[in-house]
Amino acid sequence: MRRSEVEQPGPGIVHLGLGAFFRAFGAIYVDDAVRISGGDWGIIGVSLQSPATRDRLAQQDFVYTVVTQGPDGGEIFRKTEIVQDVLVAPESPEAVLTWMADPAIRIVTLTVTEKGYCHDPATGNLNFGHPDIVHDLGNPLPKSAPGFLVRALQRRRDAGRPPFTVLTCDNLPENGRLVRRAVLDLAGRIDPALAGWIAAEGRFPATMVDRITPATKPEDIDRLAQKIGYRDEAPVMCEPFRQWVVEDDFVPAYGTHARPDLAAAGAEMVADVTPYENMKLRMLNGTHSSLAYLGYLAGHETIAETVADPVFAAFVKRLWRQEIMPSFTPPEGVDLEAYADALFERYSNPAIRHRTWQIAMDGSQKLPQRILGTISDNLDAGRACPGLMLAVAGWMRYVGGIDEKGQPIEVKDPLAAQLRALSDAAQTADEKVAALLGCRDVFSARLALDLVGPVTSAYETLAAQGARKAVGGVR
Ligand code: CS2
Repeated sequence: MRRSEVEQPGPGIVHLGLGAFFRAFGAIYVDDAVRISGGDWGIIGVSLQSPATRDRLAQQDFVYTVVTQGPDGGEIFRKTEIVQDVLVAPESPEAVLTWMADPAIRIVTLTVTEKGYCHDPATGNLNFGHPDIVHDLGNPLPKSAPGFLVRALQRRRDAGRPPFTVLTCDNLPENGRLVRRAVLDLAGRIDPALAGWIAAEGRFPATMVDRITPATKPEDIDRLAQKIGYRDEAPVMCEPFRQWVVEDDFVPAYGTHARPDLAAAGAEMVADVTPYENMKLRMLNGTHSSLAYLGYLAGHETIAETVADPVFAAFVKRLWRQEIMPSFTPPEGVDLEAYADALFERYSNPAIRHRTWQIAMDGSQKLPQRILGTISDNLDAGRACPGLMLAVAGWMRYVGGIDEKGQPIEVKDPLAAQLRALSDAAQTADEKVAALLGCRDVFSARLALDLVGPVTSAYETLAAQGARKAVGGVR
């Protein structure tokens, strides 16, 4: 694949963490906005870890195909050229900073996953003990996402340039405020005056992002090559649905050039994203994680397979209606029943092979905002939530590292070793649950106290009956 001869927009965005999700989501909105309303919004991608994406994309001029997979098996192929270059941060941190400080760049978008913010999930504060943050404090060429943001903003301030808008696209509550906090915490230690400048001039709009985008598998690449007649080494597969809700608060110094015309591309520009974010994290990501742990334990490979199992279909519908929907106030005008029905349809799309194992990743970073907040709110209101308690117990069984057939589970989580050790050192169900509830990175002391009874009995049921039966028994 080669770049076309068509005139390209100049670069305007640096994106940190160029995975499949952003390429199928933010990049497509930006591409649409440029097609409709113009503007120099080409994207310079940055991989913070591995060169794999750059290597695949570089051999095809950074052009790639987005494959939208409908439930009836229909596919739409869209070639996109909006990504213009990809840098690999560990290879060339200087080149990354140079781009981020370039006057053409007005927005830095991020999909660095929950753990990429190097914060303490329980408090939201930057974790100054994180090895990358320790490194970044003493080194002008950073490793972490907050480090790159701070050092690039420092260069811009020193050059007398306005800051860029920091636009986070990760599934975290109040994600704009969270990244702002991480940046200000770090900048404050490096140069308090810099922190003051960023606090005054910088903008960190919150966003709610939504498009199911499973990791591309080798067989997808082969199948696509046969179907479209050319080989794309880096396609992305996604569902038709997409929704982007963006707080309309970009660096004012750029006037009408502060952002692409995202509204023209279908994004909802709003004053307050929080109600949308809560809804999405609890309704979608909360059930995704619940289905991932319990579905995996029951032997289901994908979300579509899991919800095709009637026991799990009834379980997820019950979770929405009995436990999740009563726990929060939806955004104005949103019909939650219809939202839940649409989610079920999306999960059921058999073309989307979204592995339970993939969603189960990094649970220690995901549980608090996806499930634990919902549980706390229910308990405060005096409502029992046996389904979510079972989901927490499912996570505990999962991080214990052995499945129901006695086979090892490949647990991917920054705390995997610690969680496994806690689980292994305990013998009985109640000891294991107590040990894992003691992990303060995930559970507050207060919540741990409230969870100990219900999660222990859920864990015992899981251990005695297996996940499928336990799920079927939730009433
Ligand atoms: C999923 C999300 O992997 C996960 O943890 O829950 O990536 C989910 O597919 C997206 O948030 C959907 O918008």
